[in-house]
Amino acid sequence: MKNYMGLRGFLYSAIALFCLSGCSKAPSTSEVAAAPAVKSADEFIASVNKTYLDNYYEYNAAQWVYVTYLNDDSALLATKSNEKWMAMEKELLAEARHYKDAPMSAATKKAYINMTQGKTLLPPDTPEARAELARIGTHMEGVYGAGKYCKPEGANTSDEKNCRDLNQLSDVLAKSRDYNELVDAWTGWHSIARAYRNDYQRYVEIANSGARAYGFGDLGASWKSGYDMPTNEFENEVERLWQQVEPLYKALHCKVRADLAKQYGEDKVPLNKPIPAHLLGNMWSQQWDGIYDLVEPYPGVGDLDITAALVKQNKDAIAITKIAENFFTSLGLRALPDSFWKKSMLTKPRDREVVCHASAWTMDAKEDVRIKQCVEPTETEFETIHHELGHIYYDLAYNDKPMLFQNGANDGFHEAIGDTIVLSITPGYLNAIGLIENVEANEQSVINQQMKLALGKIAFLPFGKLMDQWRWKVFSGEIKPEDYNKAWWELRTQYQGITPPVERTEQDFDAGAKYHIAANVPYTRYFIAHILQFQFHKALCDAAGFKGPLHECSIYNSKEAGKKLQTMLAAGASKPWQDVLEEAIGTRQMDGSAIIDYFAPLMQWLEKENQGQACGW
Ligand code: X8Z
Ligand code: ZN
Repeated sequence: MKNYMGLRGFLYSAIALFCLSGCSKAPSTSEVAAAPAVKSADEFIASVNKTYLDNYYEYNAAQWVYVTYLNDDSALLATKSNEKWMAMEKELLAEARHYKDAPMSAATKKAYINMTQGKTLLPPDTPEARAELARIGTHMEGVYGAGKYCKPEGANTSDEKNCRDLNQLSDVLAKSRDYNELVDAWTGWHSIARAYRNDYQRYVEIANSGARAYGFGDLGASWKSGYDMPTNEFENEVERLWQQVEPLYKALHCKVRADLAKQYGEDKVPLNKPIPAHLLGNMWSQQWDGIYDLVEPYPGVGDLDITAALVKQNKDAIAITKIAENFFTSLGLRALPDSFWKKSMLTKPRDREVVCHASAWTMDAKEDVRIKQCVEPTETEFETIHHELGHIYYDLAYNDKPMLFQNGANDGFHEAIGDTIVLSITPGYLNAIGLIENVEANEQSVINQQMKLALGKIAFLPFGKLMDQWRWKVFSGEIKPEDYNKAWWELRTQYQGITPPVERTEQDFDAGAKYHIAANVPYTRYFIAHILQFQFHKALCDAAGFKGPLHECSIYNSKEAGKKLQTMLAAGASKPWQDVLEEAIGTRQMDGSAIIDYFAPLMQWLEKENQGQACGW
């Protein structure tokens, strides 16, 4: 800290001297950057790591209190802590300019890259702009978190009988088969985001100004810069991966559309048109397992009804989380610290508003790890708790590393770990832990189980890609504010083959009805994760010595698989992700062939089923 302040003093006097010699304006950043550095690059990076660590807990504490206790006071504290964090980052990033071309070791260089590239947000220059950005960010997340759809319109939100939150509305989307009831729940939730459409537009303007202050054309360019490759190559990679898996999606879409047409009629679901978005069992049509019952290939065969099993066995949030923890410990990974159980928020509190969207936190960059999730005894929540524990085990694996290495090899790795474990939740595993006994196993049960998984994993792919296709264009200005909603639906139709259930206008802000838009969380990470998790699964099954089709493999209890996983996690972001991937699974590329191989039985079945259908839209 002392050194760091010393450099700041030096920097200011250098600027003063510069101006004495006749300039009338402040020096440009490149002029400032020409000033000689007083610390070595190694010393600088060490000081950055320390500054981050010194400020980390206070920042997280304010954010945690806000999202687990939404009110005006916690919003103020969260906003202030965001401002403080951005001011700190501005100082660090200004100092970092001095080291841009400085000689440094490979490790220091990687830390420097992690510090300056791939940032979700960059601090705007002025305190006023930072305050506004922080205020809008806090506001949008809060409105989303506390969002309720009340009938009759304008009804008092404190009168619970008139109002439903996202969980309740999502429940309707998953369970109701009444067309109009579905329209109502869908449009109800989508009306929430209208209130912050203008805020979002302003947020984009200010966030872009921050990105530009650090040489990025816009914030999207900063997001794309975090993948150890030039940004255009990264865009091409995402495109390449999408093209690999697109035929799977199209085949699934075709079959699901035909089944929905049987359910709702061809007037509602025309066979050559996009599917109405509210019929797919999910608020954003991003995962379709909610409508498994409508598309189950062989009704009743080998059904893995995890929801029913959790309910039957009275598993509460803690018990469900323990099942997930047990998977990780079966691999030889450590138990969760006691404080996890004391400080996590695993159920939705009855007496206050919270942001229910699940997240994993490491408060102090050490042992204070927590999950915030409104766990219910359902299959979806069961999978999500594994997803979140994946984040936690990643964080714990690298918590002895300097702050700038405490991250995923890339952000898709972080999102893929828990999901990789979920791929090991096979009938054999469920039997081993006593959750579901004696599931029949035959060709038909395999197709059923693959269908259920595909409704989660394959259906997700286009959504995982398009979220940031939209944002990259919003940030770059290619999508203008007056076209936000139109462009959103063009992408939704192009990639997902879906259409809104009712006419939309530019009063609506349908992108904003998704958490990650309101909370400014990049999304391409999930697309990548859906590719990577199948590559990881394959490699871990190899390590476990499994021979046979991948969909039958569970790495449960395999210490060999656990060792491989732990090694990959412990590397954190200390090396380019390509190196980490190569060490872990022997290739430097993300590759869709693992997911394609995995779903080979289902794909074959779909091709037969779709014969004679005009697929596509
Ligand atoms: O946001 C999440 C996690 C937290 S990182 C619950 N996911 C995405 C989503 O819900 O939209 C996991 C899958 C995709
Ligand atoms: Zn996640």
